[in-house]
Amino acid sequence: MPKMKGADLITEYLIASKMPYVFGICGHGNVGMLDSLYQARDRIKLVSPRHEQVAAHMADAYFRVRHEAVATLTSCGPGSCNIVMPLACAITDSSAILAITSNVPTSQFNRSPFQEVNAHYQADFPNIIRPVVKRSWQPTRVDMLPLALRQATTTMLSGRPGPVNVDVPFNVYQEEGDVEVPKPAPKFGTQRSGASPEEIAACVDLIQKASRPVIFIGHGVTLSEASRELTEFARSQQIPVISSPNGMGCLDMTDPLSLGFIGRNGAYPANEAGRHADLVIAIGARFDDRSASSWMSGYSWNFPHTRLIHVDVDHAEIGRNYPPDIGILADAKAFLEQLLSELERRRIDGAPRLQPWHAAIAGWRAEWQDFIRPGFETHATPIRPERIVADCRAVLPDDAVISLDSGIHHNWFMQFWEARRPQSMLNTWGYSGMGFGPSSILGAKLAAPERPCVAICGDGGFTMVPHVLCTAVEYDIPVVWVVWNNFSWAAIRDLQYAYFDGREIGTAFTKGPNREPYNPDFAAWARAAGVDGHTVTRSQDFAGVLEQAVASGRPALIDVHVDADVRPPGTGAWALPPLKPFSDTVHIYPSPALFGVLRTILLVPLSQSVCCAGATVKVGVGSTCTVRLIDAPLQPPATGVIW
Ligand SMILES: Cc1ncc(C[n+]2csc(CCOP(=O)(O)OP(=O)(O)O)c2C)c(N)n1
Ligand SMILES: [Mg+2]
Repeated sequence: MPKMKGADLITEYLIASKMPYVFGICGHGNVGMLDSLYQARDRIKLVSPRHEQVAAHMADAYFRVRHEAVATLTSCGPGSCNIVMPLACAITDSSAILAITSNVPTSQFNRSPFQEVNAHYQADFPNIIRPVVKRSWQPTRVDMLPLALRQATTTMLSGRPGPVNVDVPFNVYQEEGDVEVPKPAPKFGTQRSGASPEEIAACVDLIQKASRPVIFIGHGVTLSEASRELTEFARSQQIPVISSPNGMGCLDMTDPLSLGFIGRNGAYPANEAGRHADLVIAIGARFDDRSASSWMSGYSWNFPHTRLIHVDVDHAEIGRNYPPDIGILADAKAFLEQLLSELERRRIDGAPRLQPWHAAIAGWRAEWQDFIRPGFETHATPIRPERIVADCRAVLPDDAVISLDSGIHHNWFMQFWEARRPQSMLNTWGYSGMGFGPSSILGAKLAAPERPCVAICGDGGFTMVPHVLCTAVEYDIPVVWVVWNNFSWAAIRDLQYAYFDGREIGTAFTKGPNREPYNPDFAAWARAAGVDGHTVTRSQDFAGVLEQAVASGRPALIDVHVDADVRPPGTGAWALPPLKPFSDTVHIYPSPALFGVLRTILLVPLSQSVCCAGATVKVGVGSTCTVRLIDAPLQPPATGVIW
């Protein structure tokens, strides 16, 4: 066997695994690895953003868009600590990253050399990173690398995908060993587990009996690339589909069967269908608090009154929150293929039986459309949030990739974005790490150079990673950032308003004794970095500027001044126990029946508007409101007072 340096073995393995990029940042701990990447620079490209967080978000997005993993490379100590948060984002959203971290030389273990963490164990970075990866390896000799690399990549890509870590001591990059490049891991998605024939038969029995079924899909359907099978199942049986953000686009969301997102910021027809359903077929979805109205029965779902079929590749998700009537440990595509052939064999056609169900859904949909339409049609300065969603939808082609950050802007997109294709909407759903949106879009563009890539991010979130501008210029990555500028950490400011009697601290961006709104001039900041910069304050201008930015083929930033006082309507609930909204005593006139509705509103403190016939409803002591009964849309609006 030829002798090989550890770093060269890693490089050759990445190349053999068809990884075109390494996203990483230098440090003394990884100079050996960098030199190997230099030697191989025409076969694998090192992209070095200005912060390790960005490197990991880029790798995360690369996987989400292509379903092919790449590696990150960080140095020992602080450089590797900087990827903990983005790895948490990746593991909670089932995204694969091979995180190669570096450590101190093995001969110095436990001597407290520069950047060793060893209070409990030598070279203890694996203990820092362990909770946010599927597994961590620390090969301490070159001859341990082949097994570690093969096991790490196989673990990363099998079952439910996720990030893994290989922590490499300094000397292991430099030393030589008698080693061979191991076989790459099986390609993602080539090994699939299915259901048993009995399980499929039991599912079809339930589907056949259901009169109000819905399908609930999550990232599992996207990851298993089961869009075609899902669409065929939904259409052939005429079963409506509710989607979590990372499942969006698996069924074209302009399809009449698509109900959108569910939960506090879901679409009204989705929540109504979810809680009135008699059967829910959940596929690769996990009923987290935000898509289940914090598990309060009757808001988004109605288990155990509703029957539940729950299909997932991860046993830990099946029954985590709702014990299913049928729990199936299977890949989404394999399950759907099996289900389709059994439905075909039994010649089952749901369409005629489900007509009353579709009529009810059409009613909820019409009511929702009437309620939301004015916001979409209004031109204003500052701009109404709906306009931005609507203009992005109008301007961007169906294959565009959008990435969202954490914040109120994301709530608007969850509620109103219509993804047309899978792998086109990137959300930091499980961990909601700020910086994901503006950073991940760079990785998305490298994964899909031919598709327009647009990040929609808050002014706060963008300010966390403004150096993404430099990376776009250095590596010529023509993405567009839409900075949703509301001069605040608005998502959190609204929580303060709702729960703490309108008091605000630490959530508005201000300057001076009079607390005037403050933000940097984002467009000038972009131009200073060599990126095209635009400022938009009138809704009439946004679509044109976006169109031009996308067409320019250059990186661009659009600073959009958005109305911070228009909140996304709450159609479900989200609870933060033990907090209660400051006004929890409700007296309603004239109809006590309204109590149920106002309870819904009060449990949705972020929302200060509801499905109402009049103007915005302020939830606060002594405010009056005109409320339309959510549960009984045919009743006339009534007026209520909150005490
Ligand atoms: C790294 C990180 N820090 C803090 C938070 C908590 N957090 C969630 S949303 C939010 C405010 C977001 O503000 P901005 O980016 O301006 O978006 P907006 O809500 O105004 O649309 C904060 C601080 C987080 N999710 N991630
Ligand atoms: Mg903001």
